[in-house]
Amino acid sequence: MKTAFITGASSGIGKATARALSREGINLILCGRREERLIELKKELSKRVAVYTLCFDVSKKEEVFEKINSLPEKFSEIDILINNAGNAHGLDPIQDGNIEDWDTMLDINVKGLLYVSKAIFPKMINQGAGHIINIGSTAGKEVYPNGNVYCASKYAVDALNQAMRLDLNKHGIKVGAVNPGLTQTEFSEVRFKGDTEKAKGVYEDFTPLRPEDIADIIRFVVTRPYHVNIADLVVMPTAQANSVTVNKD
Ligand code: 8X3
Repeated sequence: MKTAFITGASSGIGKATARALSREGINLILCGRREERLIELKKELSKRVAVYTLCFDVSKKEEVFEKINSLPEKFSEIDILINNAGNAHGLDPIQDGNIEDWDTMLDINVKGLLYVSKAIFPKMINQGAGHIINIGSTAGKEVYPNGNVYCASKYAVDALNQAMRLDLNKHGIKVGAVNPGLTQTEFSEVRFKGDTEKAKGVYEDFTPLRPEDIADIIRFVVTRPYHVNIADLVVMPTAQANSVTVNKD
C-alpha cells in the first residue's frame, strides 16, 4: 500500500485529491493549517484507507521539519508527495503591489514548497523511489497583467519542478507538475481578501474547472506504471484559451 503526503489538503484541489487517491487505496497524510477541516476529512476517508493529519503552516520552516520528522512509524515512508499548498494575494499592477502580499506568496508558494520537499527528499532517496507532483499554474507558464508576483511564484514552481527532476533523477524519483488554469476553489476569495462578489465574478458565465477535475488527473498521474513519468501538464477549462482569453456567455 502506498502513502501520499498532500499539502493544502483542507480545501480545493488538495481535498479533492485526497478523496480521489483514497479511492485508489492510497494511504494519506493530510496537511494543512485548518485542523478541524483535516479531522473532518480524515473521518470521511478513514473508512477506506489509513489517514494521518498533520497540522502546520508550510511557510514556517522549523514547524515543517519538526512535524514531518515526527511522523509515526506507520506513516514514515512516503511514496507520493503532492506539493499543492499555494495561494494568491492581490491582483494589482506591480507598482501598487502590497509587499506583505508578495512575502506571503513567495513564502507559501516557493519557500514552503521547498521546505516540505527538503524534509521529504531523504525519505525518498533512502527508499530509492518516490513520486513528487508539484501543483503549478497556467500563471507559471504565461505572465498576465497584474499577476506579477503570483506569476513569478508559479514560474519558480515550474523551475523547481524541472530542477527536482534533474537532481533526483539518479535516485529513481519521479517528478512532474500539473498546472491548472481557472479552477473554482477558495483561490479567488483569498486573492481578493474575502470579497466574495469579486471572487464569484472570476468564474461566472463559463464553466471553470472543478477541483475534482484536477484531482482526477492527479489520480491518473500517480497510477501510471513506474517507468512512466508525466513530467508536465497544463490543464484549462475548455472556455479558457490562455490566461486572459476566456469565452464567456
Ligand atoms: C490559478 C490560475 O489564472 O487564476 O493559478 O492565476 S489563475
